Amino acid sequence: MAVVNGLQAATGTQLENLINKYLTPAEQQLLVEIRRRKTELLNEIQQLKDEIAEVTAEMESLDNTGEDSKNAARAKQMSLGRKKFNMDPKKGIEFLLQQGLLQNTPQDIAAFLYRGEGLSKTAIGDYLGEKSPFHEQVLKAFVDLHDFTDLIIVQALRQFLWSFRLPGEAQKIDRMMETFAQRYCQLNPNIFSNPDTCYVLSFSVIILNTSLHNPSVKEKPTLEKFIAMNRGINDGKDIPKDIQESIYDSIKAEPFKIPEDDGNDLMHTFFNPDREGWLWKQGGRYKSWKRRWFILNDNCLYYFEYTTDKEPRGIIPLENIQVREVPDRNKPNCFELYATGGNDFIKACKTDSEGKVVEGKHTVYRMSAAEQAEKDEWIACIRQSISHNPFYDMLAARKKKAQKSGHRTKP
Ligand code: 4IP
Repeated sequence: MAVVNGLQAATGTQLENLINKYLTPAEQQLLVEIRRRKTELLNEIQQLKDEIAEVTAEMESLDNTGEDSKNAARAKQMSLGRKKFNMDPKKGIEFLLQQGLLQNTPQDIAAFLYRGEGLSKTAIGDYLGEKSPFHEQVLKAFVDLHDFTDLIIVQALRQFLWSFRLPGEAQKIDRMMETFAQRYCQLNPNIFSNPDTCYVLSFSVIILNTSLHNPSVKEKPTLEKFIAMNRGINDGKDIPKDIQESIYDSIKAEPFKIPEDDGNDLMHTFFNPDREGWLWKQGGRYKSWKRRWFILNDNCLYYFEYTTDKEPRGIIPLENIQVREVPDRNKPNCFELYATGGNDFIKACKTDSEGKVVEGKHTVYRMSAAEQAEKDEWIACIRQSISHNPFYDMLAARKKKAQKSGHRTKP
């Protein structure tokens, strides 16, 4: 016991002396062995510790890589979802819901559309225009994400019409503009008597934009003309002049920016309604070609000898008429108007060589444009003019409602 106590108390050389003094050579050998084994065990422990640290680090890094790769997979699915959405909006949303990347609530879907990252504005417009209670809730939530507080209507429209592309279908435009008008009136309650006024004014702003900025519209409307257009739309009263003036000035100073269109829908008509330009026209009975200045306006095609002429040489009302592209041996970029509904002749009038107004003698009106693009534009504009879009009736009905005093309480 004394030996053990002595060994425990001793250190360094003292310990070695004690060992030599009290332990037999065999015990000393055993002690050496024990010490060696101890060192070995300590080394092994250290090695195990190192290995554990390495594995832990590896596991941690594996965990991180897992998170990263999860994120990468999510981003990939999201981008796939966006692509699907741009091709078929409903399928795209379904896919994103299945992947858990969107929640099935109008708010979450609306926020996704409002962010618009990588989404086609046409596809957003198509989705928002769908007629179903759920889509209408998404539309409302989408419009609610816009803040129109204290904005004049032009600024609000600029913001709204830039966030998606209005589809061409009358019912869809109607629903969307109605939702816009409701939201605008809710945030700015003291400006209009009711949302119909806001709705009707929105379209007269869009039309003003076209008239002021479309180079083919030669006669630019004045502020007075704009005010006259909006007569009585505020529940039988006029919208205050200062508001109309600021609208007019804003549009005059800066045209609307709307997402790219394909030139073949109603919005195109709103933004490019009428057209003017030189075309070659072939005669009716005598097939000579004459260069004439054409104006497309209010569903009629007028032609003049000179741009400055006050009276047209001919007038072609665009009724019972279709337009088509035609090849011609003598002239490039030809198209023609032809009669439909079993008529041989196109109803039209012209001034003859003696200055008398007579009926036209054309079974077709063949025209030639200088450029292919011009020909395409003329065809598109004439087609729009010919086709009667129900939206015009809807707008007219709403205007009537907006002009009728006291039909509705304030929003
Ligand atoms: C005329 O040929 C002109 O082309 C007329 O065009 C055209 O009338 C006549 O058609 C055509 O005969 P000439 O000048 O060689 O006589 P414009 O009136 O623009 O000068 P339209 O009806 O196209 O205006 P017909 O159908 O009247 O023969």
